[in-house]
Amino acid sequence: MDPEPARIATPEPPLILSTWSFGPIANRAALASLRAGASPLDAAVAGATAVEDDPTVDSVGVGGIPDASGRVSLDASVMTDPDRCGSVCFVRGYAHAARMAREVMDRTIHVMLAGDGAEAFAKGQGFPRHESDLLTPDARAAHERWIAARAAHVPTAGERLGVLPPMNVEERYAQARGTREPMHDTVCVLVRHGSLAGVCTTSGLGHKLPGRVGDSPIVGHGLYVDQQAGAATATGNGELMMGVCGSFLAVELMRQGRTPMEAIVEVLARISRRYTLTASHQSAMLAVRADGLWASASLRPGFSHCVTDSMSGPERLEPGQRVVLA
Ligand code: SD4
Repeated sequence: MDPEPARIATPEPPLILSTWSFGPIANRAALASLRAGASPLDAAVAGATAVEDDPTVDSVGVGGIPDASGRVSLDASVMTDPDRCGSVCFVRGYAHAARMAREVMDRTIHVMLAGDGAEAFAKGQGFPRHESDLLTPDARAAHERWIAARAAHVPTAGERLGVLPPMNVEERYAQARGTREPMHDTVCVLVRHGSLAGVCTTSGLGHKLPGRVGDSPIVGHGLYVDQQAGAATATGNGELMMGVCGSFLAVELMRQGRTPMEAIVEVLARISRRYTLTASHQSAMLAVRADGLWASASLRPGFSHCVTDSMSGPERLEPGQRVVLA
């Protein structure tokens, strides 16, 4: 592997942060990796990969909710510095999008590969292709229910292309499985241990229009890391985050002296000022300053993060702070 960025401090307690209720899967794998001597980036990728491999997580990797055509497509990015980033988007048939993004960063002169090209690259790098196209029986059943609901939907005047059910159903679905349909989630992992690294991987918005790519694989939108300033990552409705370059903005605000919480609040305030939001639109972020101060917050209730801050663990799953905007 290429060398990691110069360490910004001597060994210190690690910090591993991840998103949503499946965060513990990521944190445990990332911590095991750090204990084995891995770099922050290797640890973050190991955490993300563990979630991608879990078929019960319906929004990342294997088991992700498909697009409107019934096919699962994945987006992911990795980053440690402005000149150390990689991503893949609209990848089908390969589960390990985070590792693929890492390979794009390490083995090509490019930052981002999409669709067929990303899949050909994955094949060339020896990534295994999934026979099932990543679609699990549960995800297929959710898609069939969505098709039935869509058939009954009468479009309102002016409704945009695509019939998108309520958005903020991530953890509400997990908390009341069976009463809500799965829609979308993303695992974002930030690791600080001597240096900073970040990963963001997702199957994106459930039942999205085929070809739709969200914020997660786009540097500065779903993820941004600069060793000099900090790291930030986003989950929720990608379309909202993409309008304000949310992760880049949060890191820039920290560079200018804002705390991680102040930076997140400003990003969420810009989103709520510029968009006509419904109660079901969710945006959430994690941010870590270069010195390790961190924050987690969201626009709507229901967001949780997982934190590990010692080599002996254990991780803690906690609610993110709910931002109340004036
Ligand atoms: C996307 N931001 O594709 C992702 C989805 C997500 O919680 O994070 N959902 O828009």
